[in-house]
Amino acid sequence: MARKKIALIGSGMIGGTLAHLAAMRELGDIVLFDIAEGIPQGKALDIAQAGPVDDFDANLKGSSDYSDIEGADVCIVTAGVARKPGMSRDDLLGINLKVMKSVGEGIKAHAPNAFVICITNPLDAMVWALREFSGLPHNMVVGMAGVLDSARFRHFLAEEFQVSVEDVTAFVLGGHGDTMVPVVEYSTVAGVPIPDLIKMGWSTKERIDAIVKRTRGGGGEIVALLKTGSAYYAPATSAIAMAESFLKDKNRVLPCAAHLTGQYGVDNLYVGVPCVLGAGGVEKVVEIELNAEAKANFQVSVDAVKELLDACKQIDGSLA
Ligand code: A3D
Repeated sequence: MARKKIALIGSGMIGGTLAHLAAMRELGDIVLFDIAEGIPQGKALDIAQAGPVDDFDANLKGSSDYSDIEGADVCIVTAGVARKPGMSRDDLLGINLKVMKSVGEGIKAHAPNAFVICITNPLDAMVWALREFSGLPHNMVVGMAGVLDSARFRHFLAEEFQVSVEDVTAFVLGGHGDTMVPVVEYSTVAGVPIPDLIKMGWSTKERIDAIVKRTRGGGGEIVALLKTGSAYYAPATSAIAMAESFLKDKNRVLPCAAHLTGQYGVDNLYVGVPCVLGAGGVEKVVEIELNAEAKANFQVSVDAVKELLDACKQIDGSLA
């Protein structure tokens, strides 16, 4: 059986980490793509030279030519720029929208059967635009945010409860950003929901509220520490979990920015919801019952995503 092919569009901090993780896990052969001449080639060579030490077989190639992603099974998109001081959200939106147009066209021409995972920010708008520009089926284009956001929530909860992260499950829904919705009622330690753990005296509502707040600002906390960029280890690990579920048809239930067609009362938007990811891409959107507070928070999140899409449509008339 031929090896799978994984194309990483964008070879910056997350792109390089994705390549290393995918190679170590032998998920397939890897193409690192970037417009920055030398970066994808240099990273491909560097990671390939770790192979003999760590005993992994993966061919790695760096490229600035879209024909090299030909026939890719998975494309993970991190191409774009991050917000710099003095840059408005709309400036960023305008720049990354143009990047999504070129990436979408590249994927459409060379990897139309791929499962595409978008990571570029602002996530919920960029994954929508990437799908529009690529023309791929909606179930084959998703955004990565929920796996990362819920991993952050799980990490903080495991610290709070002094238990293994393995036994903490958590769901974070909604858009990626300040309006994300960590759902406390569906977050558990070995199946015991957090409200029950509070009743058992393991924590207090106030402490859980503080964890929810810290999770919402989880990306910003790391930006403030790093100063020169944003998180990349956990974002890359999260996208690899999604790619692996597709490549191995694992049918994992993972929160992803998925295209909604009426679920949760939302139509034709990408928003973070639990999904079954398998060989067919997004095989199912899981519609969980939300309480009134989570519902209201989810709506705030949906409205924020809608606002971003309106801005995209104003910048690029072809999306209207
Ligand atoms: P960075 O290290 O700057 O890498 C981005 C790469 O994209 C650079 O190497 C650029 O040369 C390249 N690039 C720019 N334009 C193009 C183009 N047109 N075609 C191909 N490549 C291009 O950033 P990063 O890897 O740290 O982050 C990448 C993106 O992920 C950013 O938009 C971040 O904001 C975003 N991000 C999202 C999350 C989520 O949870 C959604 C988390 C962390 C970062």
